Amino acid sequence: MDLAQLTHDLEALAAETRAAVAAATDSVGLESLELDVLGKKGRLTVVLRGIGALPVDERPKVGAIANQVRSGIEAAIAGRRRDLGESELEARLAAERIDVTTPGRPFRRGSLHPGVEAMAEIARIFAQFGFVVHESPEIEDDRTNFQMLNIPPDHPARDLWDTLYVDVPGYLLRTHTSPGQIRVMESTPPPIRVLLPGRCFRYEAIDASHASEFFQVEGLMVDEGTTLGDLRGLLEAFAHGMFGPGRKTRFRPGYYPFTEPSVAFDVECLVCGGVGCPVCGRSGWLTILGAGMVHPVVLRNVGLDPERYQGFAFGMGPERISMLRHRINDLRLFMENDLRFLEQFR
Ligand code: 2NL
Repeated sequence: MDLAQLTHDLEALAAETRAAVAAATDSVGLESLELDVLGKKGRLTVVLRGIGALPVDERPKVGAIANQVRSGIEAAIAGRRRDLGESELEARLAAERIDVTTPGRPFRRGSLHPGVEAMAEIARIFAQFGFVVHESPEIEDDRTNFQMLNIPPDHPARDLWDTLYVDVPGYLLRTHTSPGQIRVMESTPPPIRVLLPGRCFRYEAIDASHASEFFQVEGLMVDEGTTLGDLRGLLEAFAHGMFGPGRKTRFRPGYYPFTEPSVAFDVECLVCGGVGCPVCGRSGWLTILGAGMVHPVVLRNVGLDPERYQGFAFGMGPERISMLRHRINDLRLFMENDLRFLEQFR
């Protein structure tokens, strides 16, 4: 190996590489070309091994040429890499272009069922007075659903609740949420302020105002010195929160076996404002719930001394509340799940 031969080989390699670089069509090909020429075991290295065979004084000359060749190749590769990178990026951008003006696929937004909405609103209002929501079983025993509530097995008041029984003797589908209040009083010492929303069941002939499954929200307060006046004030605040401030309300005498005295709570008709119309049956009043002072027998049943503790309780149907608020005239709409009905309450 002599100087001339080595110089010739270097220049040949430079020319060949330049041509190959210019011909490279993608950056992957360029990468392997770079490795092939400039890599540790690349062709340039192989050529330079020949330097060792040259006389010492000739070596720097070849070294200078070799460096020139190397930097020339490096510059050519870098330039080509930039060009290829640009055109490859452009090709990708064109291929992967997304049309951001394409309309999105619409997704269906749900809404609360009007009965659920009413329950949530009821709970929100009573929460302002310290009532906490409590839930209890839908399958109850006869003792908790009836007997503890002052309704003995053969009492005529049982006729007020057309009961659905399960096939385990002594058990039934709760006819009201009152047994939940019994459970609270049995497990919690006063003061008590609870709200019990839940599904109830009765064997009913179904029509525009009767269903075999419906919801009830009951409230219970037990403390020392609780009065009918406290109940009156609380219910008035509730009526104003639910149906608008300033609306007139009234108590009428009522009857429940588990309260004494018992009352019906009316609000001035929302439709006619008290003048009288078909909605309120010309009376000018709408009954929105039943209530009363917890019967001393019920207090004694759960182990509370009626001389020390008094309480009041109330119960309402959230569907009825919702019907009054939205002027819905048929209770059956609440269980049909017809979207044409439900979608009106977004
Ligand atoms: C109505 C009337 C009412 C009660 C529920 C109750 C519960 C206990 C003791 C005393 Cl543990 N009372 N609940 C009282 C009066 C009325 O509901 O018409 N609901 C739809």
